[in-house]
Amino acid sequence: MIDLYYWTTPNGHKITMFLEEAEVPYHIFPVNISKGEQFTPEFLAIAPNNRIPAMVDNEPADGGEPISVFESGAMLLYLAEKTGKFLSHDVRTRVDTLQWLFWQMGGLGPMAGQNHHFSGYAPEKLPYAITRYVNETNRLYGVLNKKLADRPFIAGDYSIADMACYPWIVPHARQGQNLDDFPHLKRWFEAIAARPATVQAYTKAKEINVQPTMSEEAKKILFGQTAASVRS
Ligand SMILES: N[C@@H](CCC(=O)N[C@@H](CS)C(=O)NCC(=O)O)C(=O)O
Repeated sequence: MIDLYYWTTPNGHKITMFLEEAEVPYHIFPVNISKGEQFTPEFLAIAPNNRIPAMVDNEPADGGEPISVFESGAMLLYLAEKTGKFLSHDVRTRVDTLQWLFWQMGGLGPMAGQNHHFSGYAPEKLPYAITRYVNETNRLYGVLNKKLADRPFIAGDYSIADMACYPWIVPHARQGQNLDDFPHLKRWFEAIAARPATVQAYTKAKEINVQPTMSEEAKKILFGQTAASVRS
């Protein structure tokens, strides 16, 4: 049984997508980041970066004490290794999967996140910042579109690289992107959206967060953080 500390955001969806696909039993502990629940001592003990997702594996492979993991890329890799699913053992496919997993973690996620921030949440609409992140998101969509030109999924078969990227393409309209400009990406996106595990993961999210809009109070919590926020 996996204890999943989760909220209904792109990085959270990555893990429910995996757990649903692999049919791993899990229990969700909602961490409402709009209310500041990411700062409780219990959560910080397993997620020192005060970000969701994080998880505790109560039945680790070595039979020892529970293992906690934070950072969605590390979590996907851990789960793939634990279950033997969605990460090939073939050396070439494996490194291809991992390089695209890390591409998402270091590129698509952070750039699209800044895009959401400056295009949507920032109190001042700064043209330089908006253009910078909308263009960078556009470039990254182009890179992924090209990768998908000759294959159904990023590394051939459906893998943790796809699960990492998909939730960051879901808000494409909010990111100022048109999927019609990226036909291979669009085909891939629609194929993943139709998978029963994806549908199940996103249905769970709607049941957990029935008020997904960003309040002014939430903005203060999310966008006013300094080192003092995590000082114990
Ligand atoms: N690199 C981290 C990023 C996690 C992250 O940014 N999580 C956001 C939600 S998508 C969060 O928890 N934000 C809470 C906060 O900003 O305090 C990962 O992939 O796990």
